[in-house]
Amino acid sequence: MAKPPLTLYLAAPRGFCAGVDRAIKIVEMALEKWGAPVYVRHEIVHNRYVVDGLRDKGAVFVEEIKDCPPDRPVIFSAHGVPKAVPAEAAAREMVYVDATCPLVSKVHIEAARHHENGLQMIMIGHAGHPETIGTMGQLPEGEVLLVETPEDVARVEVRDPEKLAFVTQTTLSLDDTAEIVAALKARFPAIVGPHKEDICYATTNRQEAVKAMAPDCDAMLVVGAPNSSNSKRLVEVGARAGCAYAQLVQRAADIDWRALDGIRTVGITAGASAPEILIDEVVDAFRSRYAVTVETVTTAEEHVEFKVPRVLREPA
Ligand code: 0O3
Ligand code: SF4
Repeated sequence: MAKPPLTLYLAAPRGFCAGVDRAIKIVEMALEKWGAPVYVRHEIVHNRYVVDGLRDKGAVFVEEIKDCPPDRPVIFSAHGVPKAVPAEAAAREMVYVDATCPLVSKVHIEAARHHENGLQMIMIGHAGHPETIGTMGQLPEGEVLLVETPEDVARVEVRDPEKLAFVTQTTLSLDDTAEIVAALKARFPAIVGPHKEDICYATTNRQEAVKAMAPDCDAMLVVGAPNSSNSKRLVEVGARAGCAYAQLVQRAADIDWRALDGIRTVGITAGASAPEILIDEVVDAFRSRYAVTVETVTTAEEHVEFKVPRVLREPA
């Protein structure tokens, strides 16, 4: 029987961002420099395929510094860590490399600067997410107030409404965050913050690509992990932009083919932590069932690259 026709729209940009690329390189270079095992605090990026691949090469993933032996190097994940983490590693005289994305570190510096200027900090982010924990952990316990919704803004109790600043997580929904920032500015007109928010270029570009593509897609698949904040936001953006079926898949095996019955157009994108090999796998799975035409939907060009830390660039 002839395969039914299907158009696959591939979002561009999609997948790896500069911060993820750098963080993975840091683990690979650390393994080359120091040999296995190298410890990594938290999943280096939120992707099982990436983590499993690095584990095969000798990386050991732990959640806390106390779970590392003091005589092996430890790497901090791309999401950033509270100040107490490098302090603990230093106290144990461990070699450590910080793979925090420079765009997350920039937010850490902003928060510290506002605090030094006597402003109370509000963070817009998701409770319990490692990036939120890391950014809030730049300041002493209790110094950063977390808001997740406009309702939280209405409830939050501040020390002095004239002395406030805000920062955000880098992977939030642009539209949801704009609403929360508007609510903060309406309630606290003197609040200081970034021009719009701290959402990074990669998050912005991936959400914009999905918005452009979604109205033309009967279905949309986002390759990414359930614990990947930026990937989950892409599913929401796709659904809100008019795609009737938007779904997160870790790999081709997760595709619910029955749910896709009768569709003619599928949009595919990937979160910032999802490697291109998994997108290829998804496209190949469609090719095995449909007569596929692939069209790339390009809404931005990306040329961002981040250097790895000097300790790894120097010859071993
Ligand atoms: O922060 P998120 O859950 O989206 O993390 P991922 O999936 O590992 O993607 C990389 C983003 C990041 C390290 C923080 O901005
Ligand atoms: Fe950095 Fe943005 Fe990638 Fe996060 S999503 S690692 S902030 S470039």
